[in-house]
Amino acid sequence: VTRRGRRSPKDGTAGARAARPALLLLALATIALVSAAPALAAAQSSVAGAAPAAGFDNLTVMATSSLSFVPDKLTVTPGASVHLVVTQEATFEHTFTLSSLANATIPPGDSSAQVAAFFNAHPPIVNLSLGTTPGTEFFANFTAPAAGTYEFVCLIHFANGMTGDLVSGSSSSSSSPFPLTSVAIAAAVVAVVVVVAVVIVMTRRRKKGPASETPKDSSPPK
Ligand SMILES: [Cu+2]
Repeated sequence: VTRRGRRSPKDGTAGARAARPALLLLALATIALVSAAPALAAAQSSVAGAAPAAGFDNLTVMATSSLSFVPDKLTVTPGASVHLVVTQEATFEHTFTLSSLANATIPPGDSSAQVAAFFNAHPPIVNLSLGTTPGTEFFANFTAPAAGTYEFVCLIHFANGMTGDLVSGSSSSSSSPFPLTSVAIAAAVVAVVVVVAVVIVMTRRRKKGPASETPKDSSPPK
């Protein structure tokens, strides 16, 4: 931005004219950097790319404009490293606030002051403020808590029933689909290789015919 100061109206010389394309490039580069900077800075605070994180249980949830979380049930394996991506879909603020207290549901009639008191007494595992830009993604990495059900809420719309449950426990099949997918792919590859090998062997046998079944002449010892 400060580089624009060099472009004074007095720049009428040939040298200045020659420098203009370079300055233009510099200006464009600066603009590109400046516009990228907020995204970079935000990435460190909580905005994520959509890419799942390797080695993590990847969870995604949306905070909708109809005051709900979709899905409103998340499943993790106790002790697993969890990469949670929360997508803001509304143009007004939501929070994603995950209780650290197992098997405890905040009474639905509680006031926002009571909900705040609850989270003061039991600091949340995750507490994301989702801003007001639809499509923005936020992430939190955390270790899945001990087996149990943990409520997550929007602090702003708790009274509207904007809540959900994170279940830490048994159903491991839904929590980590990636190893299963890898196994399925590996099995398919092995099956294809086996089928191809069988076809090749059978084709060769047919070409050679019955003659190939006669034992080879072994040269007698001299
Ligand atoms: Cu909300």
